[in-house]
Amino acid sequence: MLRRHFIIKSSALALSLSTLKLFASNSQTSMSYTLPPLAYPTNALEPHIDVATMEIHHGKHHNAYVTNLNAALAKEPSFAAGTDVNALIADLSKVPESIRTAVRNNAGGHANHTFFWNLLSPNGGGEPVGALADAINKTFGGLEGEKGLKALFKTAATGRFGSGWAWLIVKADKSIAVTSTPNQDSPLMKGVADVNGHPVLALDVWEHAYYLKYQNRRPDYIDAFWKVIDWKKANELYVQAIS
Ligand code: MN3
Repeated sequence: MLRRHFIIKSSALALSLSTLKLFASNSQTSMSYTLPPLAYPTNALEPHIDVATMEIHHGKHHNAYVTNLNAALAKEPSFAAGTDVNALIADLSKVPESIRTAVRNNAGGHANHTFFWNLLSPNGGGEPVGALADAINKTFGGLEGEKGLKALFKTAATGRFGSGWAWLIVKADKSIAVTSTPNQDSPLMKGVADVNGHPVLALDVWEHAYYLKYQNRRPDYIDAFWKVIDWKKANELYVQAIS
């Protein structure tokens, strides 16, 4: 009898432990997203991207995407958003319809800006490196020239009417391509972006990204972008995407 009593007691204990674990995993999935700090000071990209733009762009705009994303997710507490924002935006069909547009815009904004800050460096610029350099040469004949990467990228970035992003991506067949998306859409978004792929380069062409310094001169801002690209980082992303 004693033994049986013990078994019942321990299974009750096991049950309460698994309830606790379930509770713990629930609170994990509803964990809030946070604004990641920049890897460099806000004045580090001067004169190409000015300190005032960086402070407002990262501290206010990016922060607002994070805040609005968390507010949207809080409306659907049973939805497990996970902690990887790239995984979240890759399949928006899993997101409850009531918050899908808010998640598309704000998780997109969070993912795109996080990617963008990490791609830029005060020691950036120069020429592409590694396997990415080879792919750019093979696909576009290099950075320069009429059909070079810079020209195609400029067409994508200036041709995007209103707000959006220009991208260099690795497609499913491992080839690279230049594309653009409206608003905060990402090439990672299946069934949303015109062309899906893994980002290697990204340029924010919302006016908030350049207006303080460049006003209406989006092409000048695009030229400045090439001076702050961390090509080593871009090559790492490329190698990861083709592996
Ligand atoms: Mn922006």
